[in-house]
Amino acid sequence: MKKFILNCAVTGAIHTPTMAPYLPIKPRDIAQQAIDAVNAGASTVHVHARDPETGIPTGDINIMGEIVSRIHSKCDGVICITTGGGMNMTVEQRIASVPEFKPELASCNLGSMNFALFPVVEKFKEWKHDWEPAYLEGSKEFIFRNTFKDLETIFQVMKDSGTKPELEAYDVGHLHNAFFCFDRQLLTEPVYIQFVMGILGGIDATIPHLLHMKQTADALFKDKYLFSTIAAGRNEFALGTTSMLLGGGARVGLEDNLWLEKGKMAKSNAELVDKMVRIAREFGYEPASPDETREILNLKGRNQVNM
Ligand code: KMH
Ligand code: ZN
Repeated sequence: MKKFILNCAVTGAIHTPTMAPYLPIKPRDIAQQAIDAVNAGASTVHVHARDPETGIPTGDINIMGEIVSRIHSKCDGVICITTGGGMNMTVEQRIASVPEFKPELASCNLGSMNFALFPVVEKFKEWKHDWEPAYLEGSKEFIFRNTFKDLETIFQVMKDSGTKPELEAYDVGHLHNAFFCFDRQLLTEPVYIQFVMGILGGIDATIPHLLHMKQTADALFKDKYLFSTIAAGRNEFALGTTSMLLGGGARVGLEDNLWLEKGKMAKSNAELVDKMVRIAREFGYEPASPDETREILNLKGRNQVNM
């Protein structure tokens, strides 16, 4: 069996409570879905926090603390804390959890960009919470800020916390940003990159674009990097599988995709993980265990976190 890193992004900050009743909101539910995802085969779990009553994305470290300590106490999955946060947060709020919990992995978004969710608003007539349409509409004017100065700050905070950056590349130019930082010794080997595809503002989720991302990263980083792929929406499984067959990892989860198949919502993150594991096995692949993932990515180990 060949191994691949299977990431599960449990709740995120893109989908809102009206969009799916299965999207976990409360810390206990986010944690439980993450634990179930690891038990279903996820190597890592990528975690955002939400306000338990309204579901609005939050940078509150007490809420994040409850989520990650529950996960950490119940399973050995590698915990990746977001520093992308939500559209309602400053860069400072987005990174606050890293020095606090010193996770093994944390996301780091590689460039400033449009990050547009507003087209989805017209699909819904009624909303569970007033903040939802306002938050989504607001993305029309939103610039997802990740300047080189921000990247420098984030890399330093991560270095001080023993946390490896999981670099999120939303377009080809972001790979060059990452290489610029690598060349200046701000990043260490193996550089770990997620190709994020299908966000309005970034590269579309198609196989030719995925090949171009990989060829560009190969040319820049040679054998000094590892990659995985996120495809937002219905292309999650097709591009996750392509990524795996190209030698990379895959990310599934309700953060990026609410659908198990056309017309059928995923009832949990574990269902999405389970489907990716089934597809992988058909091709002779098996997800890397959390400990195998630690070895592959050269992580510090689960006993070195503060959760
Ligand atoms: N929500 C995804 C498109 C982050 O949390 O840092 C990318 C992401 C970013 O997961
Ligand atoms: Zn995220």
